[in-house]
Amino acid sequence: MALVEAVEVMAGRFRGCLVGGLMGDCLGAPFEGEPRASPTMLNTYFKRLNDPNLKVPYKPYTDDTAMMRCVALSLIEEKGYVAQDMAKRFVKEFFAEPKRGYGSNVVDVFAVLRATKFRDVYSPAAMQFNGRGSYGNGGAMRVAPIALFCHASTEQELVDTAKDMALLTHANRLGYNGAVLQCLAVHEALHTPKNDLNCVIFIENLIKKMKKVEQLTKDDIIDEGEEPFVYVKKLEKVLELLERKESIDRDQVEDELGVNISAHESVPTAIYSFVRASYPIPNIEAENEFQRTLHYAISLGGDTDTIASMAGSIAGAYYGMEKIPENLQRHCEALSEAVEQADQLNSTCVKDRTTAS
Ligand code: AR6
Ligand code: MG
Repeated sequence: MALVEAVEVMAGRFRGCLVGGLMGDCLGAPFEGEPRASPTMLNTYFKRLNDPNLKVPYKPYTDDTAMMRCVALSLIEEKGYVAQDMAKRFVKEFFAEPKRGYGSNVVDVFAVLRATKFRDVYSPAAMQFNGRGSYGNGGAMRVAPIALFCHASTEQELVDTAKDMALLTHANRLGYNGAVLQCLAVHEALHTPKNDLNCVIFIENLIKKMKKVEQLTKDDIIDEGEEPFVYVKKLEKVLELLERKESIDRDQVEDELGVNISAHESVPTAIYSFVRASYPIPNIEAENEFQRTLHYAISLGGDTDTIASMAGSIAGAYYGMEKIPENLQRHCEALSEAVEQADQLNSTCVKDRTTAS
């Protein structure tokens, strides 16, 4: 592929990633914590939103996007990961708009960060849950901009940056490793050639990487007998579900992967939604694979906004902005800011590449 074409494709993937994350959040939020919506009901929902004549107020974003925007802006303005700047942005954002649906414990981290004047930005999160830290999916839901920013970095840099960023609020290894896995999934999608997605290879690559990530180190706190390779095991389940094809119903996905607010019960589910929706799903009327991904993720129920947002970031990074239906995009709050941040992240990376060569 010619260089100019390759640069354009990557720009479309950067946009697709941030816009995809925003759309999963905005379109999935009305269903969060509600009884699971049926595929038929969601067919009507998406058909209505796709009607170019429909004029309704935009769907607001939630804490997922509020925090993702902070991550993107901090990386853009600091030209790298600067823990204090990022922590300050999270806190400023939360106190400016506290009613975006934040997790009930993470708000205490923000209060302590502010009260202690950001002296040690990692310590308030480390004190959560009697020193065990949060395993909520809040680190994972906001990590996508790191995959973009580090898109040409080494795997180790990507993993370390995702982990450090998550540690600002999520000190439990399930919490930060969930963020690392989501970051690796977006990165893998970004680098998978168009029309060349092999679901099994995609998951096997993530398993290989997570085997290294979940290797215990002296800093890891786990109980005796506790499974150290939680994400590797979940990804192996994803492979099993893929093998069982059409016979999988939503209850089985919920039982085997989970659909709740914990990182380990939602990140693998988002990844599964992406790979599963790359080919048709019974009862889902969506020719467009990106739309199918959001539809399927939402249809699983539970933490719909976050699972759809994480699946949307991965799908957007793979399919690119060109594949995302415009009629759906326009229903989301702050769409233009997501596009702008994607472009700024891309130009920071392009500059980095130019400087490096
Ligand atoms: N022990 C017991 N419960 C826990 C633990 C733990 N170690 N860690 C987390 N929880 P939080 P988040 C439970 O507050 O991850 C929004 O809806 C506990 O019930 O750290 O940023 C978004 O859309 C705790 O309140 O926040 C996301 O879906 C909850 O997990 C989600 O919230 C969330 O952890 C992000 O939340
Ligand atoms: Mg959520």
